[in-house]
Amino acid sequence: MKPLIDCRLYTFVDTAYLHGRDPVAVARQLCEGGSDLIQLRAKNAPSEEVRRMAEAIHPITQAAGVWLVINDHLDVARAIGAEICHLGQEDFFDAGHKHVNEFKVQSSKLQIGLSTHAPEQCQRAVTAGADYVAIGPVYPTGTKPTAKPVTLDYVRWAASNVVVPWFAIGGINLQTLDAVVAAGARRICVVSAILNASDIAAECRKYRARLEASSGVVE
Ligand code: TZP
Ligand code: MG
Repeated sequence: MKPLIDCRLYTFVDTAYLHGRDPVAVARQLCEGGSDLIQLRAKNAPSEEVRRMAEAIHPITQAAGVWLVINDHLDVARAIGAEICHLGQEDFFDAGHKHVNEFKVQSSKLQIGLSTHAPEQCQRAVTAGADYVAIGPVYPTGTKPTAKPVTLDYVRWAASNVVVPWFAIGGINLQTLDAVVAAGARRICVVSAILNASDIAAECRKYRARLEASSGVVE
């Protein structure tokens, strides 16, 4: 697996966008398309179901050298030996956690990614030892309809201030990508724009190609 600093494309198996497709097949296509990380995001699924899906997907991502990220379910991430768990501000800080080392004691290799929606949240996440942070939602998105967009201003702030690997997220598609990259993002998360495509691998490759074409962008 690439070091997170060298990762560019972070995609999702989000159960809201499976449209009847098998999550394992979707994960395989995301790997084929050149994803560096894949997050399993199953907002309304019980923990046992998330675990079943994670167990089925993990061998695919491992064989492809892609990081598997489990959203929300720290217990599942630990149980299946996933590389990363992604948590929101409320999952982490509002739940009383102070530093990601609290988790690493029990599961030494598990890395933690944290969502952030403002500079102060980002600084707090970095101080708390986050292995990466997400910066967003940049644009309004149906994937997280109640979240207030942070705009490109927050991406520009991240580009000049964030010292850990960071990913722009929210409303990123082939139309908005150039503006996000121009604002300084080197790494992106794409959920619906890839999962709504009929050929997921082909869609991923378009993002990879566009990111690679912009590799001269300063962090
Ligand atoms: N966190 C901030 S925005 C977002 C998450 C999980 C959803 C991004 O989804 P999409 O479909 O790429 O806009
Ligand atoms: Mg969460």
